[in-house]
Amino acid sequence: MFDPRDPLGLDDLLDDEDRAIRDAVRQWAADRVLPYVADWYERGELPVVRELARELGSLGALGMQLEGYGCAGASAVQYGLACLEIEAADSGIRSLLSVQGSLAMYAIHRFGSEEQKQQWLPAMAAGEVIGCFGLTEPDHGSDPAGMRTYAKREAGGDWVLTGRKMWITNGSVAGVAVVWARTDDGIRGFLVPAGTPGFSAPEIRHKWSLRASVTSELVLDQVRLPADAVLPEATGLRGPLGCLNHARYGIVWGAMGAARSCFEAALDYARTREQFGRPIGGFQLTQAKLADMAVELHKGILLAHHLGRRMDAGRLRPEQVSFGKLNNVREAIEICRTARTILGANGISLEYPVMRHATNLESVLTYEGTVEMHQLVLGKALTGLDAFR
Ligand code: TGC
Ligand code: FAD
Repeated sequence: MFDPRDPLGLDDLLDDEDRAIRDAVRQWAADRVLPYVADWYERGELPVVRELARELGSLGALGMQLEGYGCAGASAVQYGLACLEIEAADSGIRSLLSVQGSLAMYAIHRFGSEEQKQQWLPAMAAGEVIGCFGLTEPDHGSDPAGMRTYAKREAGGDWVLTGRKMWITNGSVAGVAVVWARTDDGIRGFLVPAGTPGFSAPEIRHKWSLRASVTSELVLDQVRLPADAVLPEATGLRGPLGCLNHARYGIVWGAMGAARSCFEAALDYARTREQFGRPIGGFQLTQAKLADMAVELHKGILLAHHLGRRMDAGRLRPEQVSFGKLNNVREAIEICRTARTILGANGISLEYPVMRHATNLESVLTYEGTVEMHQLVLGKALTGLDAFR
């Protein structure tokens, strides 16, 4: 039987454990996100962020790929499936998951001391402590090498951090911020607990994208931290960029979730909405749109699987992550925009998920490296020539 929702039979690529994880996350999103998310989006807030974090912790979805410290030790494909199912509900909730697991927890797991891991990871895996990841600054987004936030080493060993980070997901609700700062020995990562004197995280308002997500500024005004607040194993930009590979990989999958939701909304609508006495799905122009959307959606999922298998085999290169993020987010946003046209005026209503996903994907297109950054990463890999500067 041809399945319009799985035309390539990609379900065959999964084993029973993969399917069980996918179905559990899909059910959680159906129960705990979908009935409420349009309201959160309209209000521009995520009032239950702490409850959602704890529930995602109970599902084993936080730091899902990490081993030990209360983490699930799942495969890359399983983590990807979770990202897809959650982003099919809303990119903002997937952002909560990505930043917690692939950025904040991954940074501590990969670069932290044993004491730092014991202190933070079990509570973060359970969703009791939320983390954020501060790399971007007001004047340094695509070019984090130019960051101004500075950590000065005092004679007694303490660090004093001064600077600002901008557009930081989870910032105002985080119990711990991973903050990247310039030092006399290069870029280092610091763990800044909420409530540290001189540290604040005001929320950024008036966003027209990712409205069901907490986004914040981090203000560091002479923040004094003990010597052991630094992540000992990360020096240089390769520290934060290494974390980004993991979060970008999750987005390769996640974006296909938003696209799937829009495709399915458009397919259902096209079968039932009648104009000129016929369902609009019966017009060739609508069918061409649906066929092209299905092709890009399932090619994107296939690409995500391929990259996931490479990651599980320890063979995924950063350039391949860029390939996936560039393609899948760009195609997802096209699918959502096309779905919007099929729904006509209803396409702009929050009664349907389409416009919400399309506007969310405007952020996803920009964060974790813009389209242009990933084109330049691939351009450099293809030509051997660096065109960033
Ligand atoms: P470049 O000279 O190329 O590299 C500096 C050092 O880093 C190493 N490196 C990497 N290591 C691991 N993974 C990668 N992907 C890496 N890319 C580079 C490189 O080998 C080198 O190491 P070493 O030992 O030789 O020093 O650096 P560059 O200054 O030319 O910049 C390269 C560029 C532009 C690709 C990079 O800066 C970049 O990716 N810019 C985009 C910034 C970005 O993506 N920011 C994201 C912020 S976090 C976020 O958006 C979270 S949103 C999450 C959510 O809500 O879901
Ligand atoms: P800029 O770097 O100023 O870029 C502006 C434009 O110029 C882009 O089109 C870019 O591609 C282009 N451009 C720049 N340089 C070049 C070049 N060399 N060649 C060609 N074109 C170029 N950051 C974090 O650290 N942590 C977070 O948790 C986080 N969450 C976010 C959540 C949201 C909702 C958003 C919107 C952003 C978030 N970000 C976060 C920030 C995000 O990573 C940055 O916005 C992104 O890296 C781009 O930086 P910028 O906005 O400063 O744009």
